[in-house]
Amino acid sequence: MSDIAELADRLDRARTGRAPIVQLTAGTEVDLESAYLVQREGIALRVGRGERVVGVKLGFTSKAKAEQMGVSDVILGVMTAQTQTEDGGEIDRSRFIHPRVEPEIALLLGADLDPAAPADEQLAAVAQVAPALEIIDSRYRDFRFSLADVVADNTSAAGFVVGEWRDLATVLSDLDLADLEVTLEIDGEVAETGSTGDILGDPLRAVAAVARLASQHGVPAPAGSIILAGAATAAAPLPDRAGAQVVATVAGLGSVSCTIG
Ligand code: OOG
Repeated sequence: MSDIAELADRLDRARTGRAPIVQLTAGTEVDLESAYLVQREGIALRVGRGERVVGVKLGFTSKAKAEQMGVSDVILGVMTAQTQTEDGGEIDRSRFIHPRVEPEIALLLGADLDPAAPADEQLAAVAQVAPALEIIDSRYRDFRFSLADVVADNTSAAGFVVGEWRDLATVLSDLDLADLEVTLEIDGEVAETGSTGDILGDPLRAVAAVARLASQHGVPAPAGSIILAGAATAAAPLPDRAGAQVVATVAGLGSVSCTIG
């Protein structure tokens, strides 16, 4: 087994067995390029077992998040249909190790992303926008990692919920997508607040970041892909009480929720 395959296998076992491991970089030198190769290999393992890739996500797009985790670069991960929960649906918490939840903005691509196109043409590929929740769950002990570790671990991607999609052009005609209040509530109590402006200054900047990282690291982002633009706040622990309610609200865009099962 190559080093890349061995590292991917280690993370895959940690994820499927819900058994956290020590950081890959504690025992091996892993650069960012190799970390993306480990991520690619991990996704290939899952696709080989029948999972279907439906989108990509960015991490560390918010200053609060980057500071919380002590890292400084935007990173790209991949999401599969098997990790999506319908809006208002139940999330099985026993799937995870030490899950956290973040309020996000989701974008839906109506056309393939062309990394060579100018930014305004890339933006034209985005058809719809929705509020979203992302569940992150590090496969590393104590949720601690370097940038290469977290990239190899598919940027902690573990699950997501997308609210009602709206036509982007219609939304932009009466809302400033870079200045909407975002609230994360757990059991009716406000856990985190932020603004869509905390996502790269404007969540639509996620499109160019995805185009760049996707082409650099061989991650496809075809028409129909969902993009999670990144968290608007620091992450909150996913509650472990069955029946607990998690709701993210983006002013003007509406709410998205899930219940802990
Ligand atoms: C990495 C993923 C961060 C975000 O939105 O910043 C992320 C992590 O903190 O485990 O998804």
